[in-house]
Amino acid sequence: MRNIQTLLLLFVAIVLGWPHLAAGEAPTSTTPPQETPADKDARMRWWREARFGMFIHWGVYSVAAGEWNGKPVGGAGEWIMNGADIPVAEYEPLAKRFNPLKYDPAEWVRIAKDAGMEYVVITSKHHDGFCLFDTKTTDWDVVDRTPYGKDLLMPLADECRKQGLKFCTYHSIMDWHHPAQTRGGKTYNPTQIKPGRKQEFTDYLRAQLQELLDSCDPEVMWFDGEWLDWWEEADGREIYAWLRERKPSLIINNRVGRGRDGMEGLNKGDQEYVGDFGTPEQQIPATGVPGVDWESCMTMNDTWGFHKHDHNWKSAETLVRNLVDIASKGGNYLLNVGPTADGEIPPESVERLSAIGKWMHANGESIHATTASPFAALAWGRCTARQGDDHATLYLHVFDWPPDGKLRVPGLRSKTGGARLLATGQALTAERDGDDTIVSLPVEPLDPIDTVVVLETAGPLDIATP
Ligand code: JFZ
Repeated sequence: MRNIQTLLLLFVAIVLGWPHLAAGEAPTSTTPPQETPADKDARMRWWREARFGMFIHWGVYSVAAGEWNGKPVGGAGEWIMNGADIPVAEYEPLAKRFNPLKYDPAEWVRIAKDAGMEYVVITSKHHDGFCLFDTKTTDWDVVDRTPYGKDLLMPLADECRKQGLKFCTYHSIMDWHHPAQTRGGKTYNPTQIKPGRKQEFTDYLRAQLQELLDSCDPEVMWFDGEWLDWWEEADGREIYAWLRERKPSLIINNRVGRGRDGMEGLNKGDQEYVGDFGTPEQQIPATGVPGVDWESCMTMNDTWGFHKHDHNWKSAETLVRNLVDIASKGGNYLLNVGPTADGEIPPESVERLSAIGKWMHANGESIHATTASPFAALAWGRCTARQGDDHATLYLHVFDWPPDGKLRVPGLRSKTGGARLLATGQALTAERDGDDTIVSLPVEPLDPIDTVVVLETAGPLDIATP
């Protein structure tokens, strides 16, 4: 059937004299829509202000949960097809056991929102090629192959809109299930494209992206699996331009093309690369880079997809401080959960998110819509800021409470317009000491994870060595 369609299309193409189509080339431009810096700022605005989002890795690998033939498989749960070297025919039956009857998208979004997150990025398709949405491009999807039988993304997208969060999707370019690709051995890199079949795959990819735009309509397309040697920057540019033509407000990560410099995630410096933001993975850059948007994606334990043997959970303290560290450098934090095949976010994750939420309820003002720290380094913690022309609000995040109760802000020469604890509003005194400003703190920290002190300047920000 597909072959007849293809033949017909080719025939029509040749008759109508579309040489580029007949040669198997897609009829799109590679130039993204023209955009002024102000337009770009407007497009990126919600994303820059959000600072904190939820990553969701979910699929039929969640059924395996990190075990194959009764044995634990090392590595991340969503990589099990590769890690245990499972042929497609043996992997596919997992779908028959994917029946997430406890899936409650309203609850998932509530959990994210309560943690102070402002967007959600969920795997529409991971490396195993399994689609969590109703696609016509393949029957390797939740509707056709699982007892659950319903699109999983639409209800989540609806809930996000209802509760005021942005809905976004992750879509893998590497595809171990697609007939045009061959998964290699157990290592990361060798997934190949079969000779002459790249166009078939990119057509498939585009058809899926169109379906996503037409159904759940994500605000970010978060690509991945781009590191294969057959995926080129030009391919990324085409997809990028094609998507932005269809949805001008769309935000697209740098893994659509070949700019990413390893796990550090920002772009290589040798040329311009396509994509709106850098994607450090499991790490936080040492400093921010002015004018560069980036988002650190990180796990709470050591896996993205659910893995029942992974109990290496980070503490709530680490997670809150990661968020603050990232915000102080001008980045976003995309924190992962790996729901079970039943449809539940693991309790260990829910607990941690609610601890973060507790901190965010009192201190969220110091994160959302703030900008990076104007200081080079602060021995006791971090700083986030809100700056106007003749006034600045500094949020001093105290990780290490000074034993003498004197918080020294090095090089801050601006006149102070008052200081207070963010969570309680309790007023504090701030005075100049040479080039520094010293805030007098209560004896005990309000919150041992991070007590936030608000310092208002009277007049413009003046820092000796910013
Ligand atoms: C990628 C995915 O492989 C992973 O499953 C998860 O989705 C994460 C957010 O993104 O992570 C990678 C990508 C590349 C390498 C390692 C992890 N690599 O090349 O070593």
